[in-house]
Amino acid sequence: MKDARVPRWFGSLAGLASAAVALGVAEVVAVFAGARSAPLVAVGGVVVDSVPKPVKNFAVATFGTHDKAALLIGTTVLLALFAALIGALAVGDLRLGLAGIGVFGIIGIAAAVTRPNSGPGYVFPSLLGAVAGGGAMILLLRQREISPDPYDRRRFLMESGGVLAGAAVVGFIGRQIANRQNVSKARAAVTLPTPASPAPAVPAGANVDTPGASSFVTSNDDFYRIDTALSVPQVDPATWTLRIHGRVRKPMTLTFADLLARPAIERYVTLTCVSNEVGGDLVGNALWLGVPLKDLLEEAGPMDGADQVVGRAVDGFTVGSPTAVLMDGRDAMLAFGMNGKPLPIEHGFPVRVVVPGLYGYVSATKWLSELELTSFADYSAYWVPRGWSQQAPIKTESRIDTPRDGSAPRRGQLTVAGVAWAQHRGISRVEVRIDNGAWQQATLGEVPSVDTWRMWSWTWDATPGDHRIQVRATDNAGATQTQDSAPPDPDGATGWHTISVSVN
Ligand SMILES: Nc1nc2c(c(=O)[nH]1)N[C@H]1C(S)=C(S)[C@@H](COP(=O)(O)O)O[C@H]1N2
Ligand SMILES: [Mo]
Repeated sequence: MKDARVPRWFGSLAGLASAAVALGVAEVVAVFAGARSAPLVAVGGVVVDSVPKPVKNFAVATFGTHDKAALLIGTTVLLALFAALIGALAVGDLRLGLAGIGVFGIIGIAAAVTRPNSGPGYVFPSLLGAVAGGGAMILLLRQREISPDPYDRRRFLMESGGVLAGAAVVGFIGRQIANRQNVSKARAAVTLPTPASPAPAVPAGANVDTPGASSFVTSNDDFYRIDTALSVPQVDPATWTLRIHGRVRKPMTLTFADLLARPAIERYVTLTCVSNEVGGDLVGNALWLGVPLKDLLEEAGPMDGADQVVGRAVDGFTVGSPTAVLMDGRDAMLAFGMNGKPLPIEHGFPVRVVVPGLYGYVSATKWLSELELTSFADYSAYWVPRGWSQQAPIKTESRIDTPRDGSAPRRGQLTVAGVAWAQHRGISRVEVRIDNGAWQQATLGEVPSVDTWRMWSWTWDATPGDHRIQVRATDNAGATQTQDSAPPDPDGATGWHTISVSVN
């Protein structure tokens, strides 16, 4: 006996399998077309570039440096739901299913070809993926008007299972090839030059020796990562160039070898993200090796009125820094070394910008490809039209690292410790208070320069009960960190880090 209808779940399963085929094929094609042309990465990139400010702030606040993984997982789950729905519709009319896949293909293509710096090959991953997904759907559902009998069901399950497994294998192979395209070998082959101007030694008293305290130097593995790149750009140093152009008297193009041949400096500089909340961990201190930006800019010769230097990354991301700041004598540099190693790929390999005293989004271009001299009036970099300030010097902030908020330390002598930063001004004083009591001066760690954070500690004779601990810092100009609490948006959070503990 033949039934007129296939159960909907047949269709949903076929929809899922077809979507897997589409994505698997698209992954493989993207290996050749460019990682940013893959549909998930391209559509995700459009989402990252267009999310309203509150949503972006929420994502960074909730997922921190995992915001991108959260986006990709979320997108995949949504896509799976739609694929199941499309498959269920396809049971009634196969054309509906194919139209659904077509719509997703068009969305993928539109996203890919409109990405900054996209190539002509960017149409292919979504196009060929959709064709393959449509083919899989036809294969699975064409002859299924009728099939309640158990034999047919088993065959259908085996078929769709086979298609799913096939898609997984294809996707896996694509990933393997993509991984081989990764520039980690080229990175390992880089020999860093000896700096003409070595870093000052880290003073003996830079660290506070207490469990739970941050260390003065943040390791490359522990360094926070913030960027809009869903797929980490793989830039081959052999073909990398930096173009310095725009409103300059002498435009220049440098290769990686040119850059390494110039006199280098090595400096400890603390980087801070403008999205860092009071008490947050989007801040880190590393030893950067690179070439002073001032020398290069002087050679290029900015024209009158070129008050902004726009750093552009290979993925189209841009930052804008004041020309005057880059040339005022501070250690602004094009960095290729981080803590004695070639720049890690996630931190901008082969070359990024580091500027003491400016938040990352207005200074620290990773995967740098261009520096363009222009004016603030003529051009707004990536985050500015998205509501963030055009100029953003780092605000004085301090953080309590130990004890932890909400912890229950033992009564008696307790070390309260943390970090404070006011890059390029320097920290002169840190004070702690308990339960609105008098401010107590903390002991400060030594620092090699005004461009790094400063460790601090204070010994508290902790008494049983619930207590509130607060910290505030003062910079070398004598300005004390404001108590007024402000969110990160639009130019950096302010307020005193406040934690609660129950001493027992
Ligand atoms: N190409 C590129 N560079 C970028 C960004 C980005 O999104 N893309 N983000 C900036 C921001 S907001 C910060 S805070 C720093 C973070 O650098 P890190 O990831 O090495 O800590 O990189 C900056 N450089
Ligand atoms: Mo940032």
